[in-house]
Order: sequence, then C-alpha cells, then structure tokens
Amino acid sequence: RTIAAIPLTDQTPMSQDTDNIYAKPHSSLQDFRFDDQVANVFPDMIKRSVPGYSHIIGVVGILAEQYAQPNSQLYDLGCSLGAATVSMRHRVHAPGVRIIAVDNSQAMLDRSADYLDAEDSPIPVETLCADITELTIERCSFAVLNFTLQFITPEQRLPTLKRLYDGMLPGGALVLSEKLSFEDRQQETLLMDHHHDFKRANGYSDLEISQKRQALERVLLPETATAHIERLQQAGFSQVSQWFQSFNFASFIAIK
Ligand code: GEK
Repeated sequence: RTIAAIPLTDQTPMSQDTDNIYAKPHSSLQDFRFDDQVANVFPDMIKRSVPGYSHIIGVVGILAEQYAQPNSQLYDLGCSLGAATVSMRHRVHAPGVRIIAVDNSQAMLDRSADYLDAEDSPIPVETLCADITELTIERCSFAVLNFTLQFITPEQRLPTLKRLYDGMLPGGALVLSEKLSFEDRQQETLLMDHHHDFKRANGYSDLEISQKRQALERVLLPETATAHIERLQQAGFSQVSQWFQSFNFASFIAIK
C-alpha cells in the first residue's frame, strides 16, 4: 500500500477567490448565511479566519485511517466544500468504506463537486443536502463535525450527538471542532483579541472583523470546552479528550 506524501498543511481546497464580503460598510447587516457568495470564497475565508484549520483537516485524515472499520460509513457532517472528506479519502484504506458528506447548503455542495470530482480515489462519496439534526446515521465508524455543531441551536445539540452515537459502531470515533467561549471574562477577552490579531495578520481589516462578528452573533453560538466535553459524555461517548486548541478554537475526540 502506498500513501501519497501529502503535507499536513496542504490538504484543503484551493481557491483563487479572496474573501472580501465584509470589506465595504454594510448599511444593514444580515445574519451570516452559507450562500453562493460565501461558497465562492469559502477556502480563503476559513483558512484566514480559523487558526489551525489546515492542521485539523490533516489530522482528521490520520484519525480516519485509524478508526475506519471495514464495510462501514464515515460521515462528514456540515462538510462545506468537502475538505475533511478529501483528507479522509487520502488516507483511509479499510475495505468497503464509503463517505457520506452532508450539508444543508446547496451552494456549498454545488461547489464541493469541483473538489470531490477532481479526486482519484477508490472510496465512494455520497453528498447529501440535509439537515444534520434530522439525519439517520448508520454503521458509522468515524464522523467529523468540523465547526458545524456551533451553527445548530443549543437545544438540538444533544439529540444530534445522541443520534450520532446510536448510529455508531463500537470503537467508532467522532472529531468535534468548535469555536469556544470561556467562563472567565479575562480569558474570553484575551483569546478573542488574539484571534482578531490572527485575522488582522491574515489581511482582514478592523471593519471586516467587526462586521463579520456582528453577522455571526446570532448564528454561531460558541460554548465552553467543559460544556462540550460533558455533552459528549451525556450522549454516551466513553472516552472524550480535547486534542487541539489555538486561541478560542478547539477540537475534541470522542470514542464509543
Ligand atoms: C470544513 N466542515 O471545511 N445541517 C447540515 N449542515 C449545516 C447545518 C445543519 N443543520 N448547519 C450548518 N451547516 C467544514 C467547515 S462550516 C464552518 C464547516 C464555518 C453547514 C453550513 O452550511 C456550513 O457549510 C458548515 O455547516 C459550517 O471542514 O464556516 O465556520
């Protein structure tokens, strides 16, 4: 078996399109939506906005390789353009595995085809336009919620994780990545300020940062690391660990 030597930081979709959605003043700011405009600039947007994004995508492939069981399904929940799916496809070698990549934005799925069709891989991928809060999960050995749970209402989070747990095979694993909030006000401010420094260093202006923040305010609802860990345990996962953090962005692994 040969695995292409792909550097960890180079597995995310490439795009020529620069995110300048919030560069000009908006007279009335609408809530952020995953529409055509966002889908067109998404690879640029997420890499410049989420510290550690490319690293997490690379690690998802490595973990998928470890946890994928023969004749099982891998789920990329809130897949956007399919970066996690591409990473899993590069590394997984268990026989009879298929990937189900789900998003409720048709605009995202339309663009994901550009990336997924370009891949030469024996692992079949089914893309599904569906709401992950209503999805039936079956024979799952590995699932990814990479910055998706934060966009569903807090009341729907536990039922969604429980359904995922129920559809998971023993020994299966979930990677959950989220933007975090902090109970300690000073810590919250410090890490948020440094996140904004990160965005500034990546070319976003103060206007872009503040307009995007306002647009996301009612849409992206972050919670503390403790809240996530406790909810994963409540859903049934026996082993839960935080494996990554950069400023106010973190990733957890939960094993059934
Ligand atoms: C990546 N995971 O590149 N059902 C299905 N999809 C949803 C739902 C829902 N209820 N709510 C939001 N989404 C990707 C990045 S982006 C994260 C994920 C971000 C979808 C939404 O349409 C969007 O594509 C994705 O979740 C969140 O690894 O933009 O910060």
